Amino acid sequence: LDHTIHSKVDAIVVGAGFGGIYMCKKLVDQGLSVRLIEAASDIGGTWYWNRYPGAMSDTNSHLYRYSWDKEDLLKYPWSRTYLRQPEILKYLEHVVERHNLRQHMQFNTMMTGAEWNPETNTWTVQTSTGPNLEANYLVTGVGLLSKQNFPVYPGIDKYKGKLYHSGAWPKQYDFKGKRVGVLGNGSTGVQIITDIADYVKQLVCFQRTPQYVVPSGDKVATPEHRAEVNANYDAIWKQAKESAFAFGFEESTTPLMSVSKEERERVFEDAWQKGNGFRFMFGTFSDIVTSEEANEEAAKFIRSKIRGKVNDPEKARKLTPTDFYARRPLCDAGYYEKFNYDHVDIVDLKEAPITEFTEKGIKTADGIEHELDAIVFATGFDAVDGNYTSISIKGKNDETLKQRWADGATSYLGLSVPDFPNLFMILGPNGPFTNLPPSIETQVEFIEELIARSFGSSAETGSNRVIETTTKAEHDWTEMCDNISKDSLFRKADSWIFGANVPGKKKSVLFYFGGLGQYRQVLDAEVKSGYKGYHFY
Ligand code: FAD
Ligand code: NA7
Repeated sequence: LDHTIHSKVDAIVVGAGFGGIYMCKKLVDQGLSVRLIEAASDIGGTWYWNRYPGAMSDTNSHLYRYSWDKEDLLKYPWSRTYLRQPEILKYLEHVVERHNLRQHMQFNTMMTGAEWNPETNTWTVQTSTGPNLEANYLVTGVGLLSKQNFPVYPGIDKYKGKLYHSGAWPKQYDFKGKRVGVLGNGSTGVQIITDIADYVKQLVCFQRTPQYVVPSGDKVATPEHRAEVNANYDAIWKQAKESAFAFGFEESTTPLMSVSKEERERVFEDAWQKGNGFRFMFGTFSDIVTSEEANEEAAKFIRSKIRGKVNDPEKARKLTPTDFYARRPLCDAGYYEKFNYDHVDIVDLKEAPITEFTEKGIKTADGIEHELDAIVFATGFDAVDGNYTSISIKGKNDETLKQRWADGATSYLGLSVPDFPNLFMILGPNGPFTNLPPSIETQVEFIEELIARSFGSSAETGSNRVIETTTKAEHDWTEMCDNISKDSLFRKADSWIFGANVPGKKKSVLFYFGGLGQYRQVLDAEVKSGYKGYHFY
């Protein structure tokens, strides 16, 4: 790292998504000088990058926003019960303008490396734009679904058509009348396929693992709905923040087998009609992701729905999952029905793997060359730690986070790593698995208090106090996250939630599955104990 410093601030915040924006505000309000750097050309984070057709949050609109600006919360509009990407982006732009935060932000600036300097107790941050920055505190809001997973295939360079990853979407591309291939059918692939199927000439969906998808229940947000939310907003947030997933429904405490077959059907059908993936998985019965028997009942219910929606038995067979219903729950706006179009086809990659990309498209092992004008990689992300391990972030012992996390990413509370003083991660490894804005807020507010404690004392004493978590705290937290997830079927399904989607990445626990309510209690106890998991020097 070039150690020439060009600019010194109290805190550097990296990333201008939900996390970075709020962190910036909190630290500015505290009186710190803050520089927020962002690789993209503007704010938005996830909602800047993911502009693909059909991009939508699957958290209900009234809970996919900040809870801390009461006045704004009651006024700022939303058009449907789920937000499309343009609406979320506009909302975040509005927040930044409303709180006058843009002046602290520097765009088109990537943090390319960072190093702790024990002599000055500061972080030196190297940027893509040249000059290094120096700060007492480094807060990373770099996102947990942000570093693209872009699998490489033989011949991929030969392909002459358009090639896009969903997470780096071009501002303009007209799919109308085009022959399109979509690789991947996670949340993103499902949204893209559902959207473009209506207007492309031909759509070939390359699927490695079929998914269980339930309806979203998206509808127009009526004035009556808005009035009801407004009248109850305090209670709604309280419930969400005390619940496990913060999706706005009560998680079920009823084991599936404790009720009759008829009752099970009724509960599933009711959740199906209401919509929302998390509600179906966690609002119906308490043991769908812990009991194989309960899981199979939920899976059977969804499978029968798929069979009822897809006319062609061969397509239905390919689209119907047989493994556990144990990945991030998905919801849709008519995904399966799109396969009733003659021009929409499904290729099962386990039956016919991709052998190579050609000039014209994709060749599969059954000898077919699929000719395509555009290929969309909806292949997901190197989730959670991807943005940390792809650059050099060096702590006290000349060790990078990448080296430290070779056996799996760990932290204390999803926030702090021993030997990386004054570094705070928003949504770092082993943070809560929830609707994310309320978890982000919880973490940002905790970080702010922690910094206030140290910064306040440095103003008095003239020295910088250093905050560092302990090895024991990190070890105990990691062990707890591991233990909580031991019985979860999520662990048996390969997905990004346990780091199983990126070749070469070690499978490990990446989330705290105790729920937001409990997580908030843990953070409260941490504050009340005088931060027993940290030491200050
Ligand atoms: P992000 O929004 O990911 O922002 C991180 C920012 O950091 C990015 O702009 C990136 O460019 C920048 N950055 C990263 N590394 C660097 C660097 N080295 N230097 C400079 N800048 C850097 N969550 C939900 O709760 N509900 C949903 O319904 C939901 N839907 C989603 C749908 C999609 C398609 C995706 C991808 C994610 C979804 N998520 C959802 C998760 C979503 O990421 C979070 O809800 C939230 O937006 C995360 O905000 P963040 O600020 O932590 O990170
Ligand atoms: P996901 O959920 O990781 O889905 C990625 C999809 O891409 C999934 O269907 C994968 O199949 C498929 N994939 C990944 N790599 C390959 C290769 N090499 N070949 C074929 N298919 C592949 O990412 P999303 O973007 O959909 O969603 C991520 C989260 O963002 C989501 O949960 C929301 O929170 C927002 P697999 O299932 O691994 O067999």
